[in-house]
Amino acid sequence: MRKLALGLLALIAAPLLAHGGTAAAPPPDPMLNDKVGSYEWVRPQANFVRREVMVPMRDGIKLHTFIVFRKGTRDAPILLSRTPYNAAGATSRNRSQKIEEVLPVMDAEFVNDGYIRVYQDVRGLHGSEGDYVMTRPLRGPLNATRVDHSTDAWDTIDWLVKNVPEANGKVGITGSSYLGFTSLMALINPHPALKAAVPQSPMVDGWMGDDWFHNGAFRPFGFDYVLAQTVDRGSGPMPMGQEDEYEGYLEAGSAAGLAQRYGLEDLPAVRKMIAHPAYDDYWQQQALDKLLAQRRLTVPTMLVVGQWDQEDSYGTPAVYRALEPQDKDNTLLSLVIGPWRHSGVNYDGSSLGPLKFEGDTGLQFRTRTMKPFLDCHLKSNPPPCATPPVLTYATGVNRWEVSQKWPDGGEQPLYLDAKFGLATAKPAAGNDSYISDPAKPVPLMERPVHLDGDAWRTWLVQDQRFADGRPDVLSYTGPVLDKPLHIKGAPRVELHAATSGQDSDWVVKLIDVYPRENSVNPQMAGYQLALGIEIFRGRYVNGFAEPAALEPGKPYTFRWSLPNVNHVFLPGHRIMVQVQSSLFPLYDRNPQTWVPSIMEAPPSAYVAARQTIYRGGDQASAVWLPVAGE
Ligand code: PG9
Repeated sequence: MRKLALGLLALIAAPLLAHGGTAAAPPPDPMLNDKVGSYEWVRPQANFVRREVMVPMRDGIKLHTFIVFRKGTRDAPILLSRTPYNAAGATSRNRSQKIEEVLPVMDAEFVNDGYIRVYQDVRGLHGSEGDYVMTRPLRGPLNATRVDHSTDAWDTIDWLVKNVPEANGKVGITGSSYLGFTSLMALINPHPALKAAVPQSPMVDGWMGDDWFHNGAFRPFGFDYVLAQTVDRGSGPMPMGQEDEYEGYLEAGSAAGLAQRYGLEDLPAVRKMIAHPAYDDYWQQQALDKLLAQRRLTVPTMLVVGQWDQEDSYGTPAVYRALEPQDKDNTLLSLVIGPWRHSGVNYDGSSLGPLKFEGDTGLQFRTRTMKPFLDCHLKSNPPPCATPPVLTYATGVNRWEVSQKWPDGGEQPLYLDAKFGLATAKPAAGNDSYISDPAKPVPLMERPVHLDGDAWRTWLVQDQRFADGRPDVLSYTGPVLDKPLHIKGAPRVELHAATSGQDSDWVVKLIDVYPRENSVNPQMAGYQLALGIEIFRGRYVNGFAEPAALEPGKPYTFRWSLPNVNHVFLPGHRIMVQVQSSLFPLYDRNPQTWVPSIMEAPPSAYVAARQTIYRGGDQASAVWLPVAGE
């Protein structure tokens, strides 16, 4: 049997079709329009109910929402996700009779234990009405309307608790990335029925270190995302036309050049990015960590991120830092860092690229930590709460660890030393140099470069030997370790450097070098595993809102952090630090001459520069490691 969703004319005939016709029904008009609006498989033996509703918001706009639960569910908590990625698709993964096959993998344990799962299209996308503004700013200086994601979440929760008879009146919110962002937005003036939140890899500050920029360096392939998300017809990836995206981006020049080359310059979201290259009010007023810090946290919140999150590594720890001072007795806020790629928490977490972990770490987190957390805050007869304040997975030794605070280590320096060594004691003064040529930027991964699929998902754990030995990459390597070195936190870079140009990017990688001999796992013999790769755009050395030209030849101190990690460097391994001045085409190239906006740099601005890295003495470049137990 089929179920047809029809246009107006056909709707009149729907009851007849739905019942397969009756003896009394007249035969259809031979000229009845045979075209129907949509078709949905009817699943007569389905073990679930899937309701499709339009939920009214305070401004009259209705949001397209799916409510899915096992048949027989009652007195049940609701787990809500608000998504730009199509709620209909999220709730019909397979044409199956089983709820766990219809919903995303991460939902199985919840719905099989009586949760009601709700997915909603954010306003303006897919089936929802209204206009779409990407990561719509909160009401305030940038948004003069009556609505934002905090009000839409509030209105949705209000409607759900009043209109879903199977529900127990308690709602949790979760989701990764954009859905993590909408989860955090729900915490601003939260509805009283919102009792718990699990934002995963939320987009928090698009300039400082999440999707669009990192420390001021722009990620041009964000335009691809804009194209896919904001264009109704004719969208698709940017037609780079090359096997190796490195070439396509290089030929396009600046970010504005790229937009022009592919006819994207009129897309509003592209225009907004090009208009705001520095950390001005536009970005600062959207920074969710700062917005949340201005309010009191009242909803129990578990923040989650992957150690190798290639898209939103900044947001989770930033929100944790911003809110943790409010949670003196560790009752409201917790932090989880797992051995995952971006959003990997919701999939099979047994491996990442060549790395293998102890079992499915995604499933372990969801069943042993996330679900008990939600159960204790959302169930009608809740079990006691036993949420760890901080839970992280120690890579290298493959085990989960509970901490009372984060970072869970004291800082120890690892200095760049002579002869490309690393030292724990401050070395004598010296320097090394290399030529950074924007015509031949250092690729982020081994070429050919692909910024999608598995290559994108795992590039952070790709063997860094492809870069080691390049003349424009300096690799400093420490001695073979004779005992384990355990770090728990965000390694901090302090780089003393000068450029012969007027501006420069600096990229530092912290790397675990595996022993050359590895007969058990030959794939890992000599492997260079990056634990953190992060960029800093030199023009922001005096402040992110105040770009300024660098004085050629003058040494500056550049400070920034690598992503948060829990990792054990094992005996027999060595630590390596790589320094370079580009990471292409993930980040747009720094022209290395002064231009007001790098996004609009003309081709003539790009020149090679000599980069000098200082070490020892008063200019002791170092990576400060958060050593556990310190
Ligand atoms: N990282 C993606 C994103 C979030 C927010 C804005 C733009 C992109 C995501 O995975 O949803």
